[in-house]
Amino acid sequence: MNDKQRSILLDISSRFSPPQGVKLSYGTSGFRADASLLESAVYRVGLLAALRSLKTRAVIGLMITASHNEISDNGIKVADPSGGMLTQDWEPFAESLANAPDSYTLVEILDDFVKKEKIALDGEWAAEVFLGRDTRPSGVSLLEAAKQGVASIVKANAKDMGVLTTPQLHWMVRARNKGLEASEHNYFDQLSSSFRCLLELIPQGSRIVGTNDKLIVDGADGIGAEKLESLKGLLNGLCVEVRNSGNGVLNEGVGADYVQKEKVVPRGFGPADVGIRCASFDGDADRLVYFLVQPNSNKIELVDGDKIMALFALFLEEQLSILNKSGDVTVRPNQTRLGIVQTAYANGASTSYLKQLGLEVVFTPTGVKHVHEKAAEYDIGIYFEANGHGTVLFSEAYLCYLEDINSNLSLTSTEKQKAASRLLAVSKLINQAVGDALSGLLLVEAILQHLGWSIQRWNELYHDLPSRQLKVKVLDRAAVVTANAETVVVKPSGIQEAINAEIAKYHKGRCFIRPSGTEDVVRVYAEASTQEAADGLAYSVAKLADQFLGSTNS
Ligand code: NG1
Ligand code: ZN
Repeated sequence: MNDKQRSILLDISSRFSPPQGVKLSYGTSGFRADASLLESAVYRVGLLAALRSLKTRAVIGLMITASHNEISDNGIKVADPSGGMLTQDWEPFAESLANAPDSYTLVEILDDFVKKEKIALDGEWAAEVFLGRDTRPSGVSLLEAAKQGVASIVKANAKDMGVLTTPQLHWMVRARNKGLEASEHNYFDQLSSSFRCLLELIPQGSRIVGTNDKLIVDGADGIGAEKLESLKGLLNGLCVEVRNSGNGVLNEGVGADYVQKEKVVPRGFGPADVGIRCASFDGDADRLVYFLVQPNSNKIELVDGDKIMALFALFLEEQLSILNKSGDVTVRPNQTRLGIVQTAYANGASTSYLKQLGLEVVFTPTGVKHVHEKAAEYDIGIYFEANGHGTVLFSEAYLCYLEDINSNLSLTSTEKQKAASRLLAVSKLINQAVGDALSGLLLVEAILQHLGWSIQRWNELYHDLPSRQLKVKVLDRAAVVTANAETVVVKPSGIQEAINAEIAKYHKGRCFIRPSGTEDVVRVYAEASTQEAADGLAYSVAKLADQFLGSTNS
């Protein structure tokens, strides 16, 4: 590092002192904390993003959001060149930067890292970092800190992409690195045109009519509501009413996380909505769940990420079976590899349903980076977390194969070409970088219209097993070490045997514990044949966690 670079870093970084006594960790969703604690971490992630851009010679993204957390929190995460999450190899560097006590230590850490990674700070290539933020008021000053971070590296430029959903920013980074136009206009254009294409390919006679045509979306009083309003104007064939579009408090009694965890109606919904198809986004619109308001109660029937996945899998399987029908001589590969990726939080009934369809279901640890990486191993990989975060990934080779079929004039069956066109349209509609509530919603809507299904019909695909999730505050959540996609605890020793003994007491019992990556808690998940049994199992295992790990209350 030359003297000019060093003095710029020392000068600007001294304006962003870290808060005393706070240790930040780069979890499953980057750094997340009360917004008042984050300015220096955001500045430092700006530095990291510039270095990552120099190292990869590609555009990097920085998103300022705390997703479904309360409005006083904020956070920052890095989008890698593919539009996916920051490579895990760089996470320890992010943590040591964020936790460096002063400017001198910070510059030393940077200098060592730059040498180790052989990053050319004064080469030909100039770094480019795309910045986005959600609607949180604290995002304004944090965005400024991120800009200052990028500007502290001499050969780096920041580009403010505006107030965006998280998936929009990831989409833009991916598009830009593929040499494509990456504006919001391009994003909306791609979504609306591929949605239109799917509707045009609907077999005649499938369309649903009547009250079910209307969809009501709870925008969590966040950015997704605003973007859906804009997108709506470009869509024909979809009747959407957007509620909770920013007049109330972000994520307070609204949004996908609230709806999925509490299983009650969000603010702004009530008896008049019984029977109507409803959906919820989270605060940064990377999660999507559907629901139905129950008559005479504030309870809902939840149609969660697992069921969205089942709907997608069913539709994709239908298209693949058309493509794989024998008869035509095509450039068909032996067999399309369709993979379904779930985490241990997937409801057991969804896993049984998907397996019974003959699909390959695999499990990974919790967190977007794990499920995404696994899904990318297939020709078509679908991942969804029960909380509504998920997408469908298509490999480049498979997209080429679909393009070939599409343009093969010798095919006797146009059905095959239609199936290939539908799959190509899905690959353009559904976000290839991360889970995206806007594109997920359009795909759900297109598939329901294609099948001629109501939400009630969709919800009947299978019935969820009763489940219960609990959080336990323990002295040190890192003391819990798991294996087998987090379904078995290997440390502390003895606890898994005790959990097994509890599970054995329940019919269809399943239970696991794991340390959260976003909160200072150990999570307990239990399933059983009745709600009382699921509750009983969860509470007894929570007690075991307390005994083995020591409660913070004792
Ligand atoms: P943690 O706090 O590690 O359980 C939560 C979600 C994950 C994922 C991350 C954000 C649950 C049980 N956990 O993680 O699925 O969405 O937040 O990346 O919903
Ligand atoms: Zn989110």
